[in-house]
Amino acid sequence: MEISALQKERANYQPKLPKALQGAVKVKEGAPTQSVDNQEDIKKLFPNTYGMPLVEFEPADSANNAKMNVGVILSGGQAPGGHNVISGLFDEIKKLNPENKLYGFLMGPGGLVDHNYIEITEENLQAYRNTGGFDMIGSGRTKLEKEDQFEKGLEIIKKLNIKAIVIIGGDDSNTNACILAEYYAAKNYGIQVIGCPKTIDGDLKNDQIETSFGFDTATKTYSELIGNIERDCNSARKYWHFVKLMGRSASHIALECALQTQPNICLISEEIQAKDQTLNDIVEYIADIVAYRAAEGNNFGVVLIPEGLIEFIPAIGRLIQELNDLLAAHGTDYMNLDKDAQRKYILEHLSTENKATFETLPEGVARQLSLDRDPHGNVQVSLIETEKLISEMVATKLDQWKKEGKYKGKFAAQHHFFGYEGRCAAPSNFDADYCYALGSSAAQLIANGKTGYMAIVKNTTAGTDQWKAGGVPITMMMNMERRNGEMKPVIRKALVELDGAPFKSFSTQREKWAKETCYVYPGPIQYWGPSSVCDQTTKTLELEQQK
Ligand code: FBP
Repeated sequence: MEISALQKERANYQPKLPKALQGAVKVKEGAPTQSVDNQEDIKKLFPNTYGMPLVEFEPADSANNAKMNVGVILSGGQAPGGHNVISGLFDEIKKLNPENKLYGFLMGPGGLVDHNYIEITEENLQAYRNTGGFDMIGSGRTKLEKEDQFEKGLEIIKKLNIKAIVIIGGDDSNTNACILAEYYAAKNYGIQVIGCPKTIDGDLKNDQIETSFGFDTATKTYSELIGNIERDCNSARKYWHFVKLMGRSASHIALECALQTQPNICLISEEIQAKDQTLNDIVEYIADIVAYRAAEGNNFGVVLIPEGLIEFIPAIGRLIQELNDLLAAHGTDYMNLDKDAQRKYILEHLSTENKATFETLPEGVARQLSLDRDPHGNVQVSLIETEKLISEMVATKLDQWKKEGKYKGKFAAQHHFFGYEGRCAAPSNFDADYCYALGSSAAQLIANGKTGYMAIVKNTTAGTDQWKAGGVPITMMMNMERRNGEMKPVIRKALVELDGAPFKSFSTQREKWAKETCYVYPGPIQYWGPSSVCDQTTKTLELEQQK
């Protein structure tokens, strides 16, 4: 494999570990835990893995030389640092006992069920240390949820004499990791399951998880690109750029990029939902700013739009809920109908209010909402061109205002979608270290007999040697939510908190950013150089930890 000059140098980077993981490790257990909500329901569903204590690692005098083979799975969307979780896991299990083996299941959870795997060795790992992507073993979105999948997985687990499976994934994948842990514990199979918090979306966080890995690198990559666009925009002064940013549900990515680049407008889905705004309210808000800037002679600007926006507009959110239930109950009735017949079928079955909303949506958007779902039942929002939808509606509104004499100016739009270009970037120093430490923590959780835990690393705004590593019971993060028409135990997704420090910082500055031109150009991620540049955390983490 031919590798770039950066990759060659980066392969020599030795990620830093928290003090507690640098030598022999012992476990300090905290008090028993409870789920964030619906305690009785969750306890009933997870009798063997509910209520376990928080775990923190401490330096020990003598090493635990646990003999254990481990299997690892990358699940869901790519996030920078996944290969470093694998490196940390590999190095730690080899440190515990050089005979320990690590197996990588291929193309996501499906690899476990279908028995597709490789043994990860020092030789094949070397080319992937500190690199982005999940291409070492691939990823997939197969949902691990059925007993026959668990039993199929067990066959290969036994054959390879595997003691534990590590699932590196987002909230849905870790929910399934917990279900698998509970199943193997209930059956007394002696197989442990450990999760790792991954997702660029940044929505797998809570009191225990400070951030999900990949968020740091992805937002720095998008911010570099947005900064470049801002500079182009301020040079040519003739376009409004509408930038849609990935993040299926929460607006953490958009908010972080706004804090880094100070665009003229950034929409935050959670605020739009809280204020019960309509699509028209959003369009008027943007058009007002365009008109204000035009009056100042500034026919240019940058607008950031979170990809999850559409689901948070209350009327559309209600429509999606009803469509989800309709799909769960009658999906097979209309899957084979042609496009027009499907639309007719949906319109006949929706309530009056939702039917009215459905009818107002452009056909392509309506189709995305009513048909395509990923295996976890999520609307595939990254396929909806919200940036075009909104800019077209703004253009129409401005035309109308022009006719009414309320607006004089020129409006020309450019559209961008930043998503996939950030998911596989070479991990920043933060993500490289964080992920390596998560992998080491996962190995220590296994060595210490834990199952149903997620590996965690805290105190991440301090220097790496002061980071605190440990584990959190996955049940502690769960509550009951309606999914595909049924109440299910799931990890609670962290949305942008409107009373949280990152949003407050944004909302106190946005009016100035809208009226003036205050762009900030962060430039590309730096791997070597002054610490003030190379070791910056995200603004989100910095502001949240200042609380
Ligand atoms: P995960 O939650 O699995 O980490 O995926 C995040 C994400 O990148 C979302 O931001 C995006 O909506 C989605 O994946 C896109 O999915 P796909 O890769 O299947 O197109």
